[in-house]
Amino acid sequence: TWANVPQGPADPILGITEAFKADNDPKKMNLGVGAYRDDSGKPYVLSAVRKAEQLILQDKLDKEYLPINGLASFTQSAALLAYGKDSIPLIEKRIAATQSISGTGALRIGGTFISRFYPHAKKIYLPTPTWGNHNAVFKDSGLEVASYRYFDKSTIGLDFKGLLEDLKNAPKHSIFLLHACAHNPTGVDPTREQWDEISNIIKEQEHFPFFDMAYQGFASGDTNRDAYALRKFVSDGHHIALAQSFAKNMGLYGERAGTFSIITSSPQEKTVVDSQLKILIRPMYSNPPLNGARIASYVLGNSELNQEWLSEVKLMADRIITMRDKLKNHLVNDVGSKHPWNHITDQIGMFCFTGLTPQQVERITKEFHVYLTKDGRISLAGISSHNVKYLAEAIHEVTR
Ligand code: PLP
Ligand code: TYF
Repeated sequence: TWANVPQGPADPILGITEAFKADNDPKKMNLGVGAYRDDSGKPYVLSAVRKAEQLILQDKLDKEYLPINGLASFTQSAALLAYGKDSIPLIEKRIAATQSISGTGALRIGGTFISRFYPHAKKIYLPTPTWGNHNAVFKDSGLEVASYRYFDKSTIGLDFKGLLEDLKNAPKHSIFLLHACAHNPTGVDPTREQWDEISNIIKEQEHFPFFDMAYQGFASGDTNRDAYALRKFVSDGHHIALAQSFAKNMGLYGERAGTFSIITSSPQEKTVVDSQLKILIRPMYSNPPLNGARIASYVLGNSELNQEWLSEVKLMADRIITMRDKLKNHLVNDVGSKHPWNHITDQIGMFCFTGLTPQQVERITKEFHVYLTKDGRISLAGISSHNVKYLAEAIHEVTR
């Protein structure tokens, strides 16, 4: 029956973890997947999360099904975290929202909702490059995928001019996916002034901005600062959509806690949109998983745990920034690389787009057991003070 099913390729990011696991060299480094590690290279469960788990255990809660749109205390706290307490649409109760299977599930719910109901377009514009999964998620949601210019290889920075041109040249009411902060894979974000201009042009063109916020807090260490673009768009009056993930900033990867939300014009319209979100979720998975949402709602809803969590977010972000400094320093001052490595410290968030070519990536993996994606992206969270110098030597060796 299945003889004609073709073998599919491994996922370009998750496939790297598999290759890494099969390598027995003690010096091996996994810089592929974007998952935080502490300075001894171990997965890190946040202390605020551990305490929330204790409280949940003490409270002896039941395990009943959640409603289709999830745990209300979670989606409400999550909206507050993203939009901020002064958000007008939040205060006016016109943000439709649902819990989702982390950020990926949120993108998929959003993609499907747009594909069903957005009256003006069936095409979504993604930045070049973008997170590899965006393409597949939106295609499988029934949307056509197109791209807009974002990264300039020659400056290893933002192609702001190209971006603005593409925004202006797209048909009115086009759908644009924007990374809210800590762009994956480039680590290049627009400045505040650039965001303001992007918002203006999107307004003029009446485009529909869909924010993917997978790293709130990971860029600057401050969740409010990292919400700048999102909140600016909201205060400029855009009716944005938002995919929000707690995988990275709360370390809840496998718990799959996230939300999808969308701003509507009125509480009545919100109710209608909520009803359709439920209708599209019900045949997919009925209702979302309880545990991660419960943990996040305890962390967000308890002021002590919340404070502790925010300081842990800062700690993770700071460790990554320290690794950027050390990596650049070793390259420039110790191993004597003649290339400019400023982009390592200029870039933001979990990743650095090193500029390594696919051939150099192949060599660094084969000869140095350093695993990263073909596009030259490294996850800085996979580096520690013990192996950062080794990495600098390896990079130097393949880029000589
Ligand atoms: N969007 C971007 C840009 C990401 O980098 C990720 C995770 O790496 C996600 C969304 C979604 O991740 P998750 O489904 O684990 O929340
Ligand atoms: O490193 C990245 O960009 C992500 C990580 O279900 C990831 O692809 C891994 C698993 C998953 C979602 C994201």
